[in-house]
Amino acid sequence: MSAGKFEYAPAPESRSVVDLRSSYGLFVGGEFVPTVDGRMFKTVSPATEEVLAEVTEAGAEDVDRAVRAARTAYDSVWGPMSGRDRGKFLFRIARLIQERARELAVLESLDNGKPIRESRDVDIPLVAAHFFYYAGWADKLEYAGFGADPRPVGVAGQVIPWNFPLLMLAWKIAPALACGNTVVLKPAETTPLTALLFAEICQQADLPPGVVNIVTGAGATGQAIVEHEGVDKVAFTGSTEVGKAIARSVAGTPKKVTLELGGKAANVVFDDAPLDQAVEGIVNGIFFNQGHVCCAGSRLLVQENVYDEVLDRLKRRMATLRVGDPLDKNTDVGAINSAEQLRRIATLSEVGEAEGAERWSAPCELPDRGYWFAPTIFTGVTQAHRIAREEIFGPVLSILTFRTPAEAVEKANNTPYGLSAGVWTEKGSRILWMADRLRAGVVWANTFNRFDPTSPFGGYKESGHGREGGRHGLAAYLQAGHPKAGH
Ligand code: TAP
Repeated sequence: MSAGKFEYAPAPESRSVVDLRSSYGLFVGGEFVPTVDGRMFKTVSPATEEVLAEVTEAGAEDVDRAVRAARTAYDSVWGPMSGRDRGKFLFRIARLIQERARELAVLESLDNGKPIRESRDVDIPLVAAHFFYYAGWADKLEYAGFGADPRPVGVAGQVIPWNFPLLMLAWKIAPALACGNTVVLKPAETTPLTALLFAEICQQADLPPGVVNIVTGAGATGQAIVEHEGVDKVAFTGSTEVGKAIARSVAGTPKKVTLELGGKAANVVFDDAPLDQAVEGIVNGIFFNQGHVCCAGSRLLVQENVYDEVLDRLKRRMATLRVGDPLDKNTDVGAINSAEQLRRIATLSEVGEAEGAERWSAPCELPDRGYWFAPTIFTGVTQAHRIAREEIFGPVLSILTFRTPAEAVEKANNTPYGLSAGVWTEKGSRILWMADRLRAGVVWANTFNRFDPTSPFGGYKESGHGREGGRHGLAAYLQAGHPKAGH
C-alpha cells in the first residue's frame, strides 16, 4: 500500500489507446441504433468520477427489437450454419480480441476501476481463451456427450454483472454461439463500455447481423429480457436476490435457465501449509479485483496453532499493497466500482465493528475523489457475525479459527452459499478428504482464484445452478440435458 497521499495522474499514453465516443447506441441487428425514447445514462470512471460516455437505456420496446433481430438471425443464418463455419467466426473474434487486447484492457480498467495489471494479464487473455476454446467445440458438438445430433436452444437472453464485465460476456456469448444460438446480452449499468467495444469487434469480424445484440440499461432492461416471450433461454450472473426473482419469473415457462450467483468462500489454512505461499493465496483470494469476486476467499479459516504467525505475515504483506490509479501498472488494488457498492462495503464493515469484531487496515491515505476502500481484515469474528455470513463483495476479510479438519469443514459449509473454497496443506490425502466434504462447486488446493476455460464453474446451494466453462458449459445452450456418462 502506498504510504504517501495518492494523487491521481492520468497515464495519457495508456489512455490514448482507447478511442472513446461521447455516446453509444444499442447494438441491434449488427448496427448501433438509438432507443425508441432516446433515454440515456452516464457511465463514470470510479477512480475519478469523470463521465466517460453516455449510453442508451433500453426499454421494453428496444429489447423486443433486439430479440426479434436475434430470432431472425437464428432462423435465417446462424441456426442453419454448419458448426465448422460458426467456429471460424468465433476464432476470428478470438484473434481480434487478442489484437485489440490493450485497448480492451485499458477500457475495462477505466470503466470498472480494476488494476490494469489484472485486466491486461488476467481478464482479457481469459476472454480470448474462452472464445478460442468454444470455437474449437463448434464443429465437434456431437462428441460432447449430448447425443448424436445436439440442437441449439434458440435465442438466449443474458444478463451479467460489473465485476468482470468482458469476461462474464465471454462466458455467456462464446458457448452460446458455438452451440448455434443467437444472443441478446445486457451488461451491468456501471460497466457497459467493453461490451460495446465487443460489438464493434463483431462488426469487424463480419459476424452476421443479429447474432449478437447488446442492449445497455439498468435492472428494468434486464427484467425485460428475462420476461420476453421470444427468449428461449435465460443466463444470469449476479446477486442471489435478483437470481431468485428471475427463477420465480421464469417458473412455469418453457425457458431454460442458468443462474450464477453469490458466494462466501472459505479459504482454509492448515498448520502444515507453506505459509508464505498461503499468505499470497489469502491476499489474492480477497484483494484481487478489490474483492469484487463471486468466488472471493472472504472467510479465512486458520488452524489455531498457526493463527498468530499467519496473521503477522498477512499484516506485513498487506502493508506492501499499493492502492490507487487503476491505470498505473504498479497498482495492486484499484477503485471500488460504484458509490453504491462502496456504501455497502462501508456499512457491513461498520456492522462488523458494532458486533464486536476487530478491524485492521495498513496505514494508507485514499484519494479524495473516486470510490476507494482500504484492504481490511477483521479478527475475533464469530460465525454469527453478519460479516461472516453475508457477501460483502469488497476488500474485506473475516478471519476465524479452527482446531480439527472436521471443525474446518463444518465452519466452511456453514453458509447458504457454495461457490468455491480453498485448502492449504502439504498433505495430498487431506486435500482429497476436504474436497469430498466441502459443499462448493470449485475447490482450489494450494492456490486460489484460478480460472481456465476448460474447467466448469458454478455453485451449490444459493450460489446458483448450472455450470459455465468446459464441456459442461455447452449443456446450458443445447436442447439435450446433461452430459452422458462415460464421455
Ligand atoms: P445484480 O445487482 O444482481 O446485477 C446483475 C445484473 O442483473 C446487472 O446487469 C443488473 O443490472 C441486472 N439486474 C438487476 N435487477 C434485475 C432484474 N430484476 N431482472 C433482471 N436483471 C436485473 O448483481 P451485481 O451487483 O451486478 O453483481 C454482484 C453479484 O454478482 C454478487 O452477488 C456476485 O457474487 C455475483 N457474481 C456471481 C458470479 C458467479 S459466476 N457466480 C460471477 C460474478 C458475480 P444493473 O447493473 O443495471 O443493476
